[in-house]
Amino acid sequence: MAREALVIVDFQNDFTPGGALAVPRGDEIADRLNELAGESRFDLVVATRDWHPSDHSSFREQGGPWPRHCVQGTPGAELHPRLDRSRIDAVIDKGQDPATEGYSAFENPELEQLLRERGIERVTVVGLATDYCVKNTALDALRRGFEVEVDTSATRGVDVQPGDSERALEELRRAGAKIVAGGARVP
Ligand code: VGL
Ligand code: ZN
Repeated sequence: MAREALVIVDFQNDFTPGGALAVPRGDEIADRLNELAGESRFDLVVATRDWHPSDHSSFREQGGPWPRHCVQGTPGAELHPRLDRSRIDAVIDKGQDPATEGYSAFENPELEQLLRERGIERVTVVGLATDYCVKNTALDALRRGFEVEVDTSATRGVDVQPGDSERALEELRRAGAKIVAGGARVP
């Protein structure tokens, strides 16, 4: 059996209702994330955090597309309180580089290092947001040769344009990811 990791992307206060860049119904995935994190098939469970300096280029004040969010060390950047920390083996921060968007968790080389060190061949990517960081993290995992699954029962999207999340999943499918919904394969 291939060694598997669960990568929980950016399940942080700022991306859930009440946060600075709330993903609609983003908090709904909490129970499912905890359930997945407890599955014995995962040899490693990683949580990532969007972790921006206060003058990050993706912020509107800097000419970027987003309101200020996930500023390093602020409550909005903390992992959501409903995420069971006891099931998380490692937390990887990304988005520190002021010049790049930081949508992919692989922008921090520590993620790939950790996966390789643990002999991981397959990753399940879940979390927020489907159409940004989940998408880009999953695409990067494919590019780096991992088998990739995205479980839509544990992802939610921003959908700045209606349909963005659906299009992101379609792009992932074409790139070779397996898209499942709570274990059932999505055709
Ligand atoms: C994200 C927008 C800006 C994400 C991060 O985690 O999907 N989206 N920064
Ligand atoms: Zn961000």
